[in-house]
Amino acid sequence: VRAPLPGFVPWPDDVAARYRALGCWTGETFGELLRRRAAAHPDRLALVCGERRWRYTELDAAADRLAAGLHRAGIGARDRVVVQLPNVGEFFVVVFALFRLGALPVFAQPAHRQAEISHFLRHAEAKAWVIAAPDAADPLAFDHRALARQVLAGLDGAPPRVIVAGEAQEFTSLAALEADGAGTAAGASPGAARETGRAAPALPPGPTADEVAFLQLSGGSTGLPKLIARTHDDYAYSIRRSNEVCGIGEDAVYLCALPVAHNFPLSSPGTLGVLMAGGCVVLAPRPDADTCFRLIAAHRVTITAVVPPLAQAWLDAARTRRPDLSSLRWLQVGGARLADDIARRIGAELGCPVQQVFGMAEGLVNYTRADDPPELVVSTQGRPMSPFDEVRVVDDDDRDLPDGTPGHLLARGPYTIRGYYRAEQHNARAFTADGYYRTGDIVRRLPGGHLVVEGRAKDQINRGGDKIAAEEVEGHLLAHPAVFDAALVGLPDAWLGERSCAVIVARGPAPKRAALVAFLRERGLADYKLPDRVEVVDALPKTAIGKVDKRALRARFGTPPGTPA
Ligand code: J2J
Repeated sequence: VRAPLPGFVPWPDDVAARYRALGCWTGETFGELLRRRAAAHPDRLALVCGERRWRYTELDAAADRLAAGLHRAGIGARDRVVVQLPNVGEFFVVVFALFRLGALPVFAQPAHRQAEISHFLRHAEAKAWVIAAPDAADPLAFDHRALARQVLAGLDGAPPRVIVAGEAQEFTSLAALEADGAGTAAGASPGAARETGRAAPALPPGPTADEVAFLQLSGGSTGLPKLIARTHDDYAYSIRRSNEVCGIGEDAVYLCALPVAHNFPLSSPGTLGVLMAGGCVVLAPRPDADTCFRLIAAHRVTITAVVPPLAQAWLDAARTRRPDLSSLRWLQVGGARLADDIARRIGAELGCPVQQVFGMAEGLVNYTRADDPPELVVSTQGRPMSPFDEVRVVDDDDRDLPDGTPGHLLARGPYTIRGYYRAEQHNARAFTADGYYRTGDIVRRLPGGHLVVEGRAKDQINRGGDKIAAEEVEGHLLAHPAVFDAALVGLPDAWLGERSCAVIVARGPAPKRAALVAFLRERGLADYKLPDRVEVVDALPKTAIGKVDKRALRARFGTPPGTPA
């Protein structure tokens, strides 16, 4: 048995043994899972991406070829690889290839820019970074190869290898790596050949299921975004259990409308759940109603997931478009609080059941259930999916509160992490001594176990599902020569739920919003983190203990939801 990955916080041995004994952790890795699926029904369709298709055997074989190619290029077990891909089939080829090698994808978003990517590359000490060339049909598309040049120029030490899906220019071509791997069939991995009847490329032995499978991003609240290490065992359990709760089987067709690497569309039950069940994943290049309605009708999609602003946009579009959504068995909504009245409208106007999903990349996922009373489905964010999830609702001193009283949500269980990757100091605050994760969410628990999200204690803004760590943006604002002090707060917004407002104290003449936004962009911050509004004050209000009083700022600048700003 190998020592755990340095920086990973494992479950205590006795707890891990219990999760194994309970059958939560089965010992199967994601690489093996795909192998088993491909053997069970080689010809079933796994992925649809525009005009391109991957059957299960094709995905399995492509992952093997790429794994061999990556291996020849020097990527091996435990190496970190930042994966920053849009919703394209290659995402799954790359991720399963890395899983097979025991190399760890670090899931970045296409929206991330120099500040975020440089941080991930450094913090994870990544050996490679996978991006996609812009779609030739879209002249306005952002070019991640230009970003790569910029990022590489700003890094010291050995630069990561940049791998490009599509036209690679001076970088390494993903297709060339895969072709290179195809040439290494000599000592074919015997398991693969036996199960699928073909010669697979030579691969080193894969990881064991108790090892870290990948690093996911946290929404963050303090400083730079934290990385979340999830194991094959714990993540596979969360997906298997999600499939049970959501009734996902071979006949499931999942439309991936949200960014593919986000934890919600990846695992709740998401693309990996549907692949685990032998169903079909359809990738939407964009999440807009027209694109998605067309794909839902064309592929008889049975389940898809959106964030609340998208749910609203789809509802509005459905009024005039009259889409054929008759195949949909679930419209999942999560990532941010869904207003009760929007939840009600979904069933009535789209004609399909809504499922609320309250989850987090750190673990705990709550679902409303098919047999829940309708009132609970529209007014709660569901209940924990596993009988082995332990949740507590506590006051500021960690004392348990009675049902019905809002408090801090703490979570522990077979798929909730025990610590962030390489973040010892932060972990001491973000977890209790007995291993509960402090979610930072304020919830109320109903007697039946359903949770209602009432607010947030963490210093984070949830902009329609996109999480913004206030401190991160404040740090960048403070670097501006005309900014003396700065606080970022979330203000209510009818569309996004919240939007961001930077409250600044100026040094000399106050900078305009446009100048600040340009400055933050120049510093390489992703667009969704740019303040929607800027307010200038003489001094930031402080609480009794001298912290910035964000509640006072929200009260001062927030307009009630629904009022045009
Ligand atoms: C209110 N707040 C919510 C909801 C998440 C499934 C679904 C979502 C995520 C996700 C995920 C919410 N109502 N329905 O990983 O597997 C806020 C909470 C939570 C934070 C986690 C999944 N659903 N939230 O959104 O890691 O504040 O995961 O702690 O991005 O989003 O954000 P994230």
